[in-house]
Amino acid sequence: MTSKNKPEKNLKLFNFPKDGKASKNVLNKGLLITFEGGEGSGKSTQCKQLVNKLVDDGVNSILIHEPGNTPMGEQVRKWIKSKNIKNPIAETYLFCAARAELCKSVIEPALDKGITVIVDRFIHSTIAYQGYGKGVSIETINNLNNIAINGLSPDLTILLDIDPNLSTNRINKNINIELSNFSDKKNKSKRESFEGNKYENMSLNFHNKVRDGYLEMANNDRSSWSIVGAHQTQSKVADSIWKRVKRLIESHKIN
Ligand code: ATM
Repeated sequence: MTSKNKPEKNLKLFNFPKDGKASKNVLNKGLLITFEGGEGSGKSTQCKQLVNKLVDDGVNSILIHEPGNTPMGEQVRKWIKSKNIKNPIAETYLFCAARAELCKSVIEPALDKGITVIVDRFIHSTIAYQGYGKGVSIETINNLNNIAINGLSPDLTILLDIDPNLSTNRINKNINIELSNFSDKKNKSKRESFEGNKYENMSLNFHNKVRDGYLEMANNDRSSWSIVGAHQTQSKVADSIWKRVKRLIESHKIN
């Protein structure tokens, strides 16, 4: 595999990308692999590594994140990150609306074309954050999720599990680096929006509830979930993910 076949670094997926194209696709049906976990669990890094490995292994793949990757999804991301939404139900609707758009315009068509889709956060984020974290009824979320995904369901969900005490340290380190980049006047608004990121500023208690929610969902459905300890080194985490994904790929390969 040459580097030309590797996904481009800056993935912008408002329509079908040329990134993620393997020389020969070994699957005739795309798989949906979702990543879940708290902030600071290293999800984004692991998602990028996985998509590279998949392409090297002959699996056409794209990487997307929620909310995002549609014009509407990007607006929802901006809104969620910077505005203080008072009602968790309103927040739930926003995430599910962005998800509905993403499923219809990116995920479904990609899977139909035999492209494997890696998603950084999906349905279980809403259950963990708005449900377990903020008390929205799980039944309501399941209903909205089902409307949004319209029959799609992940072939595998990888939970990067980390103690929020540990991830908070990681996040604070990153925040300090980011803030030092926004120290001049020109970047005042960026700095303010970063400092005001309400999710990262939520209490440890909230992040513990989110983690417990994730673990409960994963432990109740071990065949669809893989729990990986995100306190380990990046390469150990990547190895565990790859072993699990490889098994999934092998069971779907064209003979
Ligand atoms: P990322 O920064 O991890 O991409 O996610 C944005 C935030 O949106 C994330 N924050 N934290 N901590 C989790 C949150 N989120 C929800 O609360 N519900 C959802 O359904 C999704 C997709 C994300």
